[in-house]
Amino acid sequence: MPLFFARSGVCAAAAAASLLVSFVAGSTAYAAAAPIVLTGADRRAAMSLDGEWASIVDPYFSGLFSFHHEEKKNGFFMNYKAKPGDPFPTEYDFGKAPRLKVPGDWNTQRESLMYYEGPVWLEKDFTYEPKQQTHVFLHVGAANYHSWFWVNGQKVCEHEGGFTSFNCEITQAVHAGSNFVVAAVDNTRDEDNVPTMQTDWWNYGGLTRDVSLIEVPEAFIDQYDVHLSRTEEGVIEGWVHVTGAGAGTKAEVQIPELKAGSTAEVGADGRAALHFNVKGLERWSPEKPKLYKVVIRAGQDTVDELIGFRTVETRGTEILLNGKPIFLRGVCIHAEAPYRTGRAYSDKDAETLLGWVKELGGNFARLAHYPHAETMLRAADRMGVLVWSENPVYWALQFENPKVLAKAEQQLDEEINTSRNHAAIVLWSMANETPNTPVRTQFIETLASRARSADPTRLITAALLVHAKGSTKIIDDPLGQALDVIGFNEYIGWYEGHPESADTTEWQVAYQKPLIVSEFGGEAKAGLHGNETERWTEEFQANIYRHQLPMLNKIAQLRGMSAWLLMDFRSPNRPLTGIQDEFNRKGLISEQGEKKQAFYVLQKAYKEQTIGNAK
Ligand code: GCB
Repeated sequence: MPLFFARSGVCAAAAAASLLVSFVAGSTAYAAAAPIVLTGADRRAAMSLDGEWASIVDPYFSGLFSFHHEEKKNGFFMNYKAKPGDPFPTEYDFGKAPRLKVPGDWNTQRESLMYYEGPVWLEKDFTYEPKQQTHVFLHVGAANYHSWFWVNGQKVCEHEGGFTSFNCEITQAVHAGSNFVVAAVDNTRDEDNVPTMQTDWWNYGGLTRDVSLIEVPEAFIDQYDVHLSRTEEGVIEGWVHVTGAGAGTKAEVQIPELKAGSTAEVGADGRAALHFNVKGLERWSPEKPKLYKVVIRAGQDTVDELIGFRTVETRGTEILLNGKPIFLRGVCIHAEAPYRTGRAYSDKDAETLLGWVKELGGNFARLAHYPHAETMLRAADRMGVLVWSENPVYWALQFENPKVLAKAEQQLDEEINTSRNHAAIVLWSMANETPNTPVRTQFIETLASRARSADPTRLITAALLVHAKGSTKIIDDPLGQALDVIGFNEYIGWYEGHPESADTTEWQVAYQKPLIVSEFGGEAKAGLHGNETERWTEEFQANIYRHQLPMLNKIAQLRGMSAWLLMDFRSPNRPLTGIQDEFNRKGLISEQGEKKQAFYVLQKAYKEQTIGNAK
């Protein structure tokens, strides 16, 4: 089922809202709208549905499918309560079912679910008072991977993609008093999913980010983009998109602290374009992450945003932040929760992870390998950490399959449309380590031009593979042509050669563009010591870093680096007993917060700025 059709990625919500998809479920056929994207959903008053949800593990999906695999009319989504004298058995009861916490992956909440891949039903009761002239949406921060939602037995939406937020209109399904919502979430890996069968991270399932109800007036602001112009000094520009408003409706953006703002009329496409002068603006930067309160209004609807204003662009092989060359001193981060493990979602998770980036002397984080939670992006805005945000086009997808392209496009649209006002995000990454084939190149070029037209204010990148001729490493993947900044991954000293091999490695780059080494490193178990030739020890890992840094420093057009990676993370690919125990140990810090020696090697280079050609 196509979820989003808008080509430009700008008005996805409008297109999606008008798209009605018919389902047969419950006792009558009805229509459920595809979910929409709301920019700044977390800035709206919301009724939280976080907390305990009843759960039923359903590996054969028998709550949805009959014995002949037909979609049931009276599946678990009806939340039926058995009555005495019923002429049929009811073989489920959410009232008696064990609970799972939302937000939260199910894997780390129940031992029997650690390796589970399949559907799980989740149910929660809530009370609600419908209001006149109000739309109410079920906001889902993330559901990995495929999810279906019903309110009071009525199907309200279906969504694919485990790392982006979406909103299901439930206005027609809720009533006064007691209501229930049922979700079926299925984390089965599939050939034609994005990502697909092989990844190097745990396939955490569930409602992994916050869930809430959001009310908006009849005509409401679904998306907006407010940013500093790259071309006109002292000008803020952007647009506000309003759904349900007639052409001519006024949309307004105000920045009270700057006593600046503008009002514009919404056109037939639902958009009002903005362009106004500001005086005395303090630009956002990692050193001074100044955020302004920005009030966005249209008709009865208001969103209070917090936005930082900065520009990012390239000039030759430089990356310019606010017009000045910058070197990105960074590290990669998975959305793995520090200390408790499992999927990260909270402010505290984000502050711990980004606090470590700051402690490292960093100004940059590559948020691998999928869009991270809004909490993380807000923290990056607040704390002053530049961000690389990534679409989960990871390793070898079915690039020849148009269905897969549609899924990648949908996730990219959702990522951009939810996150486009974060000053922290400077790079949209299209992909990671994809095989160099013409069909792959075409696939990712399509994504790159889609991202560029949806958001011309940021830089497009991807993490490429490199190849070698003798001791020369070559970066010439044809995909580089479609990118503003070339990312490349290399593991000299870990997957190939010895740490010292870096000393004699030369680099040949086919593009006169800024380069970021988007991964390098090796594994060590925190607390395991030995000499620097002993793999898995902290000394070995530190030695890799000691040889990597001078090699990287010799690459004239290197403009940034993100070591792989900040913190150890769970991966089923890493079974080595006593060392890995199903954690990828390339972290500079263990999942329990223990810093390894390599942390201090990189910290020294970052703090003393002995790495990087642009200061
Ligand atoms: C890579 C991947 C990353 C892996 C890492 C590793 O190249 O991009 O997802 O986790 O290597 O540790 O092997």
